[in-house]
Amino acid sequence: MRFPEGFTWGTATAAFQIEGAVGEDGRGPSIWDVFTHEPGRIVDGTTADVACDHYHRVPEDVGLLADLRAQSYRFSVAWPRIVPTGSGATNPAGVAFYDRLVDALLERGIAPLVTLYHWDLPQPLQAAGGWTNRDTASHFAEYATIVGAALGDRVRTFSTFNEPWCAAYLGYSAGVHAPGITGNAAALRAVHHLNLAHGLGATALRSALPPSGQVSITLNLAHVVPDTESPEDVRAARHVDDLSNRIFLDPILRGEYPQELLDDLRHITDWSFVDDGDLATIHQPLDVLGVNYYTPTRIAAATPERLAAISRRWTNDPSSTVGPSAYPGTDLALAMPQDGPYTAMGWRIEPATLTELLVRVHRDHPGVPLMITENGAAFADEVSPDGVVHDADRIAYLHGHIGAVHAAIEQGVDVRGYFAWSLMDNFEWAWGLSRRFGLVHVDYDTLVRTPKDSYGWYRGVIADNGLA
Ligand code: IFM
Repeated sequence: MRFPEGFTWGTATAAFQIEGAVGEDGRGPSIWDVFTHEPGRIVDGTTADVACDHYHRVPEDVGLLADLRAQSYRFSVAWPRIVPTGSGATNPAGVAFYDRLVDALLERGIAPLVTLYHWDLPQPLQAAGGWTNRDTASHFAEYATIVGAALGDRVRTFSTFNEPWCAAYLGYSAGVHAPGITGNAAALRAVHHLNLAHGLGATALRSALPPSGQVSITLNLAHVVPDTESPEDVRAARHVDDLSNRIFLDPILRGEYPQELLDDLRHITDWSFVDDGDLATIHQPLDVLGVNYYTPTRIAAATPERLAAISRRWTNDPSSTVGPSAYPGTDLALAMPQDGPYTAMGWRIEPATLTELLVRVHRDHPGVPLMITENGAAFADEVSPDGVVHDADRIAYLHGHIGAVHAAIEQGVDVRGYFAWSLMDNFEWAWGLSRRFGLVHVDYDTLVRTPKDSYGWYRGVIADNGLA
């Protein structure tokens, strides 16, 4: 199963999940620093104050990428390191850290792919309303200009956002991510301001980058299936598809919101935060669309009986497989339990759904090149007495999903690359340090890195440009 020549193989991480050093060299606090220190927010009570201590271990971690023969490395820049208060003065020490990282990658022949926002909003901006405040979008564009100007001479591809779905819905509706707000209206407002920030940020990047610079965004697109073929469930699935996928894809790639979504949710919001001209601002040319994919989504209509049966809020807890849960951002749909096999996140493993998703995105938006910017799985890894992590389940997961990408390419979808999530175990947001997604095991007591079996296996995939 060979991939097209020039196909890019890489791994991905995010600043807050690996860097640690949260108080060093002038970095300001982010919403995740605050959230992780609030009692009860993080499942295992851990924080990311140290995480993988990547901030102090760049040479070692770039060495791991080089030994993997990774062709590209997708990482995010921490806004609070660059502009500690969110707007205003630039912190030269923060810029210098990413300068060093980019140079270290380039020295080893690894192309950096830089994400500007992977959820770590500077806390002072949250104090002013965070993503519910339109001004945050303008501040993001200022930050994009700074990073584009600083790194654009060496970094070809920039992505404005990682998974705005999570930032908006998990942060402002479900409340299980920072800033921990619960309210569907706030989440929809946040979605629009994230979209607006993407448009303003993409425009700022275009001005700051040389003509060869590429602009992207990464979305965690959902493959939504109705729980039954009843008209109610089919309609609810369509609604969640609008709320998860088209609320981002349509304004970014077509310059409009789906009318049916605007109509469906008028009882929650009047959409008055969408100003004249916003959609034109959001609709900027994209060089590549990043797609993150892990698991399918099963949706049922939120009938009064089913709603009454729900006693807990939406959560990504594996125990959610025992019953339906409210779907973040709407009161019209429920996320339904799915059969296994599951990863340690309780997420159903069904690689063929990735092929279906990619074919659908390509059909709806022909001409937009796609890149798998994240795919991977958490399992309960253990270091064996022989000092190795035998993670056959992760290899099987990656094998299945890489095969699914290949199947999409065979059906004519223009997929340019694949980034495994993640290079190393890291701070898994509300799950803290309790879920391991890495190709490399991290001992959080000693910070020793141990490549897992999947690391060696993935090195073979990269060397062969495909699956044996
Ligand atoms: O760890 C996260 C990452 O930050 C964003 N995408 C999903 C991953 C696994 O949950």
